Amino acid sequence: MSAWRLVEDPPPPGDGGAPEDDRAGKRRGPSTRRLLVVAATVLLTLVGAGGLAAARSGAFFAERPEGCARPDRSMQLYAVELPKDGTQIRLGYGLTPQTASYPGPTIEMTEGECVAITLHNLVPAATLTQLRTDPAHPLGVSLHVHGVKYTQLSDGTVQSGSFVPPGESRTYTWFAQQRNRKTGSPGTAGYWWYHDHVVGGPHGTQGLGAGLFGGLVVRRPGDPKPDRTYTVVFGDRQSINLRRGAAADTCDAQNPQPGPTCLVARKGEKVEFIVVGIGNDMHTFHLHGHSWADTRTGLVDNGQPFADGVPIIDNKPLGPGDSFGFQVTAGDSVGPGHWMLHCHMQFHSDGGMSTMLHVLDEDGAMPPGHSHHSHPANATGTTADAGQHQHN
Ligand SMILES: [Cu+2]
Repeated sequence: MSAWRLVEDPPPPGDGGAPEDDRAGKRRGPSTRRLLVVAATVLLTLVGAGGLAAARSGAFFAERPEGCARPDRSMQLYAVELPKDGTQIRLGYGLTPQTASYPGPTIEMTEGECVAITLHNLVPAATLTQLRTDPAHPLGVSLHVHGVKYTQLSDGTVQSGSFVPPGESRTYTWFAQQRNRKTGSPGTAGYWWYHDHVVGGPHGTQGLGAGLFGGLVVRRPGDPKPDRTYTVVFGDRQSINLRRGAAADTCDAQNPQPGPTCLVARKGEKVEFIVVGIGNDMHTFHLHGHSWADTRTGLVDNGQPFADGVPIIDNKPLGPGDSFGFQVTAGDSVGPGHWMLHCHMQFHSDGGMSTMLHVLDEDGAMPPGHSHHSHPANATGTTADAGQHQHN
């Protein structure tokens, strides 16, 4: 293990200025340097004697971000193995082991809030071994988050030691830092996501590909709350939430129940979307019949002098790792119906990258005459085998 420290660049040799010792003396006296060497030696000795374990236990890195004296609340999150999709291994996060899904549960925070999330790894070691790309890579799952504040101990990576071996648990601390004009902090309100960063390799590519991801929304105190929130993850092989074509929409036509992959609302309800890109492809997210403000909260205060400066859009580019979100009023002015939601890269939508926002009337019924058979017939519904010629 190396002893990292930030030092100033040494002065360039022989540039015709003052003698080297003199300039170095101005920057940092020889005795200070000797002290640094001693300190580094002590540190190296400590690190040599189980430093990694010490780092894991928080001896060197802060447990919580500045501003989070102690967590305001705690949550339990479970990583479990789910039934295979074809031959594809599927994993999911859940608030209980029984309710794990992909995407995982949407996590909501308010600026200023600090949350402690304990992740329990229930994924069998044998499954993680199958997903491993290198036999030297450790087995485990993790929780890595975008947008909010966390320390090294909650980074969710192998290099920081912040992952969870099979059968074990670990608590991650997230801080939704608030806006602060004095320090210049822009705050953390907005639409983000969380995911594994460990399964298979150092970037969690196999964990992401198996389903370990979910949406995060950070609200400002007083922000309007939606009636429903859906997370929509665009990925490789023309997938939405790792599903394609008819399989992307799991709503029961007779009795649609809102769920991670059944997007349904009554007319007039505020529906919130968290949109995330994973994998290797670029996408464009398009929702029929609804448009939104292209701001960090997906909202705009009508009547404000700046309101006209905010673009109103119904289509937005999305690259891997990107996330955005917005709120719409379901069926506003356009009424109930099966409103398509799809990637607007045509070969993606043609390949099955399409699902529906089902908007029912105020009584919770779909008016007669709204048939629902617009999923492409050529889409198999599983992403396990098709499309491999393109992206494998
Ligand atoms: Cu696409």
